[in-house]
Amino acid sequence: MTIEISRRRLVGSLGAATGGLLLSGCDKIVASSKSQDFLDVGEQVTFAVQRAVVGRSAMAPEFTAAEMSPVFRTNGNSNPNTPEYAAHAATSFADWRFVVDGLVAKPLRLSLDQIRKGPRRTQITRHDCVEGWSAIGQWTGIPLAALLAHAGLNSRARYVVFHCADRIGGAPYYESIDLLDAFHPQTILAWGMNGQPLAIGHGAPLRLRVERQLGYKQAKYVMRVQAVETLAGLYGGKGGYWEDAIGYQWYAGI
Ligand SMILES: Nc1nc2c(c(=O)[nH]1)N[C@H]1C(S)=C(S)[C@@H](COP(=O)(O)O)O[C@H]1N2
Ligand SMILES: [Mo]
Repeated sequence: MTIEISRRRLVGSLGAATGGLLLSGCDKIVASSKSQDFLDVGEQVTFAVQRAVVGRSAMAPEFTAAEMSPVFRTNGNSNPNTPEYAAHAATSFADWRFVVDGLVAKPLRLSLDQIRKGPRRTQITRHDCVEGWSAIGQWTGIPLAALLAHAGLNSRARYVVFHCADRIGGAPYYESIDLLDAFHPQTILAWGMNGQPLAIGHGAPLRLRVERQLGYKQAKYVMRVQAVETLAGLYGGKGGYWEDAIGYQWYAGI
């Protein structure tokens, strides 16, 4: 079943998304801190919260407009170069539909217009590429948490996979993150950059910004978001194009 989404419903689902994060985070903390016998339960939670939740969920630094890089280079693929993508780009993605599926109660098919009219977050952050360059840019997009809450994430879901329109050497580009990053407030699917519609070179119509991680996790040309229980069996099984291809770390924290 697919449903169309309204702004009101998306806005309403933001609160639910935050509640879900707190609950699932707490479940994990208690479960994962059992081995720390030297701490009582309260201390275990405090310790684990500081290490696992505060550490991982801390905000990435944000910058002022004056600090934005005059040039933000493109890297990796700067155009998927497929007939389907070219046709959508030629019509400003008017007939393109973004898919949210996998372990969700209600799979979604959304137009770019619906996504742009949903909740939005704008952030100025630094992008760090593993190849040794950085740039500060402004991103505007829909919080991934809002989309996942609206689709009704199944409790079996552990990861979110981003399927892209482009390939490298024949293999599809894809990436994945866990639920802590998926519900992080700075994790957005961006449709705007530096006050303009997202350019093709930077991943139009929609690209991931997961600001606590390196450049290769920032999937461009995201066509589909899939909630899964395990990354095994997906493409090369390591959770991302570069992870499969040359062993880059799946968790590329910065
Ligand atoms: N779909 C897709 N996403 C991608 C890539 C790519 O080739 N294809 N390259 C990655 C790398 S290594 C970096 S540094 C950034 C570059 O983003 P930019 O082109 O907006 O600078 O996109 C990342 N996301
Ligand atoms: Mo990169």
